[in-house]
Amino acid sequence: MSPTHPASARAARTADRLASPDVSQNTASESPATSDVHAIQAKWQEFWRQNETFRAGGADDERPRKYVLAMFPYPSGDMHMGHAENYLYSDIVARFWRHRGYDVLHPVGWDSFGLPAENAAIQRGADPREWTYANIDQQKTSLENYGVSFDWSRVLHTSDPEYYRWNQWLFQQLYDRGLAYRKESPVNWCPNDQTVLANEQVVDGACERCGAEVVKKKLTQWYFKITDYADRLLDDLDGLEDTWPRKVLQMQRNWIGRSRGADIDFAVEGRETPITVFSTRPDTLHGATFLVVAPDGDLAAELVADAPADVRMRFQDYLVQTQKQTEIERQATDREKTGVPLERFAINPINGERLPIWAADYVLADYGHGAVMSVPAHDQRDLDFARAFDLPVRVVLDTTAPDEVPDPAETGEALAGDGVLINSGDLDGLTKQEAISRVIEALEEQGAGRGTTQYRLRDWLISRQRFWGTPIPMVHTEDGRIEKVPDDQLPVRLPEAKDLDLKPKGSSPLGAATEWVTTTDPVTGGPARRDPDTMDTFVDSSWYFLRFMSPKSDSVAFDVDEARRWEPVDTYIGGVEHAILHLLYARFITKVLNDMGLVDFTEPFSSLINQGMVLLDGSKMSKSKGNLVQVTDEIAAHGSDAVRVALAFAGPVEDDKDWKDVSTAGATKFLARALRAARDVADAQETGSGDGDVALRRVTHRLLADAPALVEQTKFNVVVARLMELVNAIRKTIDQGAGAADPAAREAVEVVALVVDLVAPHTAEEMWEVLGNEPSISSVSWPEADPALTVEDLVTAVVQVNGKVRAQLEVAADIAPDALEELARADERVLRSVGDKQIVKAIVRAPKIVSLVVK
Ligand code: ANZ
Repeated sequence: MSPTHPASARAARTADRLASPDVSQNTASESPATSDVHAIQAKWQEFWRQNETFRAGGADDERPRKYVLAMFPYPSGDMHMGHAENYLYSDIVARFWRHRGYDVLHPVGWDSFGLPAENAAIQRGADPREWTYANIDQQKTSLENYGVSFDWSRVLHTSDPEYYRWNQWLFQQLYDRGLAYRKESPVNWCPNDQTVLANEQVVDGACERCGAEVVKKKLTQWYFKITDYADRLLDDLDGLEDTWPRKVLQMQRNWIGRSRGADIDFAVEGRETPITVFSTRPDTLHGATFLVVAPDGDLAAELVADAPADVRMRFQDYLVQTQKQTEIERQATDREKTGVPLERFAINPINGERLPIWAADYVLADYGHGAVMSVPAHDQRDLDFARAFDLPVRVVLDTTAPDEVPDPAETGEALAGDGVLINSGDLDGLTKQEAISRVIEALEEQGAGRGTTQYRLRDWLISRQRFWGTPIPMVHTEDGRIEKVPDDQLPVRLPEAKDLDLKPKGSSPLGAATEWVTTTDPVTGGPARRDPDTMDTFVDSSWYFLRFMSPKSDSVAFDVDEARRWEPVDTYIGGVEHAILHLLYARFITKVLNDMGLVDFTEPFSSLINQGMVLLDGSKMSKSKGNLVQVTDEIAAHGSDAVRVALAFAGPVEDDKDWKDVSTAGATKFLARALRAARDVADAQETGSGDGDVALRRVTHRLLADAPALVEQTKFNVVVARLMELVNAIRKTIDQGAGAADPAAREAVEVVALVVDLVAPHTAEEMWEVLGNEPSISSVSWPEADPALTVEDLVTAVVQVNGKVRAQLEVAADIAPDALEELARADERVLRSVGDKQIVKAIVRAPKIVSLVVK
């Protein structure tokens, strides 16, 4: 082995252009000094920067295109390992598609408005702007050091006026379409942050950000009419069935919560208008034995207004008790039912029966009509309530025929499921579905009801009483009109923070910025006031992926042709914490833009990957717990490639990973071995003749053949495992086989460099150059695997039960131990010999032996 490096003539030529760090003393070692790792890292980062290696192609680029996007970060501190994971995955996917011949858009930006920055700024007495941009700089440096293949020419920050100007444009577009409106209603109010929260930002009754208990407050706020899109938001999820995680689809469906059913009117004695209830089960109308209204709705208050004093008092007490409960508590099925009778009566429209009306907290004021018809025999909460207050229970659906129907009043279990109607007059004998249609028809004829659909989704409350956000581009005139700020006056820029008191005090700090808030009425020229609120930052992130198409444009939010060219995001990567809010809003805005004819697609993210969390000692990393592992520190200690390989190898993408269990040492060793193999091959000067070691070629070509599917299925850890296997095989050929001059060794090392580039790009570039090739490896296309070399070898595996051979299995030579064990356990002959004994131990030596111990 040559002590001076590089040895090959081709590599020497390349090295003339790039100062190559002196790594010679490490060629024989498995763990190079980190200084060398850092030198390699710095060298290639500089190369990428100078050559703009990862810049996406322009309009004349004919390659097929892929848009790969990781959810953009909040600049609330430096990058931690959670970020590292996120951007590693998007980088693997982006690099992969480049090798597959695609023009790849892989941009990055900052979601730089929002409460964390503002609160931190208040705490430190700093300007949120300075604080934010300092953090962005720090994060940018970390991401560059991490070697992510971003197109750095497209960076955006949502807190730049050049960006938020287009938030304001978007707001006005929605306003023009009747999709942005103001209304007074009870809103979620965080007494700590002193601002309203969207329903989505209230978790178990507490503020998602600070954990304070959220209260209700009546305020006039701006809303986006997302409910107009409820059906499309729901129905279009079907098209994402194979490309989005199941769990996320389910969460979106639940959040939108569509229920088909009927509105049924119950006349009320002594009241002119009937009470309308929403029911998904009009078929059970004959089984309704009482009505329940929400204690905190207007209806209950009105129904008791003229009641005797004792009824009113009892109701008042109950109301106070109800207001202390969260929505979740109120709806829980397993809690003791409480309520009060209102001494009022309603008439069942189908049979004229007189039903008592109660108020109970399990009925919510803002769902349906805030009132239900209670069918205790078929609804568990109604049954629990009926049993608590001794109200009648009538079975109207035989769900157990031909067995006798049990009495829910005795068993305590409501009868769910399908069946045939009984005790229901002329509906008897119909199936549930038939009865639902028949009852709706009858009610419609009678004018006492109609078929309808309810949604859980509420309109999106977007105004916030905070400083660090996009000013709402509207003015309030003296005579009470609301007008848009004219387009030529956009953006409405935020004033300087230094002159303002940012401390939360219940109204927007912008309202106190007298000079800023004072403006002119765009219609009359008279005096007017700016809207003092700012937008929820989820508005900013609802369309940022489009801004990346033309981030510098000052004439449009995004270039329509560019949006057409890149289409929607092909792969979107981020945490499951955004499974509802962000994704729903981005989907909504995409549909609005589609309706406006500005984008061709109706869904923004064709496929979605949710990564697991990176934990430390079993708990989530967080600044407050002081257990943040910073990317910068890890890169300083191990080099970026080792951090990346270790993370990629730590487990399946969607699993949580504990940083304590992640081995950077193993990764470092692997990378050093790969680089050393490249040097050995390069140093061998002349390459031998022929194809070389067939066994090695098989491993090489099987990796070439399998890796694409593995990457597309996001099995990045398996890709790393297969790379490790190949590097071991190369070492064997070099040390024990034909040596480094074997052509199979060179072929294998080049493939290693190619595949390593997905995960450890600095090492890959270095290997590629050492081998005498022109940089950058990032644009090298993926060679076809030779099919003759990828046919699987089969071997015979023996299964023993308590030492006796019970079965022989034909399995792939490279079968994984888990898979082999599973096959063995499932084998007929093995099952027979195990009988009803327990397998207490399984010893697996893949691919040859599985030995089961049974007792
Ligand atoms: C009678 C009935 C009989 C019902 C039966 C269910 C089963 P989803 O599917 O979630 O939309 N409901 C209606 N408004 C309510 C409110 N404001 N608070 C609490 N519960 C309310 O649920 C619809 C069902 O929830 C409705 O159908 C109603 O009870 C109840 F065997 O009506 B049902």
